[in-house]
Amino acid sequence: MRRMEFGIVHRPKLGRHISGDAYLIKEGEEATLICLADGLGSGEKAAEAAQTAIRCVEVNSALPLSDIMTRCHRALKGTRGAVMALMRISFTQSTMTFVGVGNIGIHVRSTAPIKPISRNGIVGYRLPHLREFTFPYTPGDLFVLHTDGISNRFILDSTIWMTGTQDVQILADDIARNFGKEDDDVTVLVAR
Ligand SMILES: [Mn+2]
Repeated sequence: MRRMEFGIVHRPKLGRHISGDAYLIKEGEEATLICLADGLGSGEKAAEAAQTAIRCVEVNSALPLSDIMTRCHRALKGTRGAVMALMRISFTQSTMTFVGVGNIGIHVRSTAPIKPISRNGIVGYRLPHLREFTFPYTPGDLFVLHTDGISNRFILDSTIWMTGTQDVQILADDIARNFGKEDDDVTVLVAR
């Protein structure tokens, strides 16, 4: 059974063939886990760091988010490091949990107020004291996660208003078109 739908734009910096961003959506019966990672810099070394993070999340996906992040920190030693965010939607507990390290954007449009915060740091180098946020989740809540290839001028509510769309892929495309930078890898993931 599909509980959520996803819209994704994932494209490398202009003129590059490989993105230094990576993402994972792992859907389960009871919960869906979403991860977004941005390897430092761009190109192959950045991609290696981001993909190492994603593999680590995949292998440890049943653990609490802070534990997954701590394992990624160990796995990323010797790479360039990455900033990353982990979000789990639990359908059995009706919760959204979040842990973020470094600059990954998150915007939410939800029934209950949801305002998670990332802490400064670099996974693989300098892991901050991790804080796991838990909020109530209501089906239909809308989440947007993005790397810093999306400008911080992006505001979710006005974009939805301008777009007038309910389609998560159209929304992801519009965010990337209107707020995506050419000089950075762009990843925007819309989940509802
Ligand atoms: Mn970036």
